[in-house]
Amino acid sequence: MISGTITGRPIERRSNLSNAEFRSKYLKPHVPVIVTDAINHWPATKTWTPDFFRTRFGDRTVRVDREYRLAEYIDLVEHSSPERPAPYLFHLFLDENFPELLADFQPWPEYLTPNWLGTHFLPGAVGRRIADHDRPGVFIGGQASTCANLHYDFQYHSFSFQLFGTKRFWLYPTDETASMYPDPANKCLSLVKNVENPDLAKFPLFANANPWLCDLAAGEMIFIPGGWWHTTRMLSTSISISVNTANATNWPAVVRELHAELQPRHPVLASPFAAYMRLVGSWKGWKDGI
Ligand SMILES: O=C(O)CCC(=O)C(=O)O
Repeated sequence: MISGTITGRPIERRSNLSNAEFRSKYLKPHVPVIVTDAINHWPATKTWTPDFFRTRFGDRTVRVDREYRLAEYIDLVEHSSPERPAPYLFHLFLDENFPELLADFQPWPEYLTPNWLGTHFLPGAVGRRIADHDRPGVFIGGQASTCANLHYDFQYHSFSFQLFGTKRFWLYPTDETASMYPDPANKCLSLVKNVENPDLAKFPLFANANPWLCDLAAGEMIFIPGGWWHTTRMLSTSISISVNTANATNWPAVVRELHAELQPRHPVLASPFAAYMRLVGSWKGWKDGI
């Protein structure tokens, strides 16, 4: 395992955290937290190892930077090093690629409910744009692999569950967006490619950024609030899953984000659509009582 200096604000670690306290201290005010005992009941915390994927699914094809047999990719991951980091397998939909594993991470911790993503109250392409985000994805990487892009998840909350190995997270609050240099072609992505060694001549404001940091260990869950920028680097071979949620606590921001995305393409429809979504959100929020 590699470590390296880690500077920034540590993310709080909690155990035995009630859902009521999670909602009031973290979810509603958009504060990140790690919960150390949220998924002790998942079979995946015991069985999902590199060997498990290699022996059970070795012949399956996965697309990373190119197509690999999974056994070949796992070998690459296990030989990953800072000099030759393996490419990162990022959010491969589990329902599509490993449907037989869906039972290995049930039930979800209560912190993820209510989740309005995946509920079918939105028509057409926008409904699908939203629905996909509640589908859990698996992430696999080797020592020094990185999630190359500093990004935020379209204002959705993100819950990431570490099942094997250790991964370092850098999180930046939404109000530091001006220092993140959003890509004009996709404002959820930052132009800053390496947060550990940023090009400050090109991105001088990034010097003002104040990361929140943690090394997420196997068995732990991290909550990344909607709108928070984040990126990762693996400290060892790493297997995790992640899923997005939306509810009354981030819906207004999700609607603003969707409106901004729709406006240039559908200038007439974007505002009525956003009004409809706000209305749905008020009704659902009132029903949920949070
Ligand atoms: O786990 C990672 O490497 C990245 C996770 C992520 O970007 C997310 O959950 O939104």
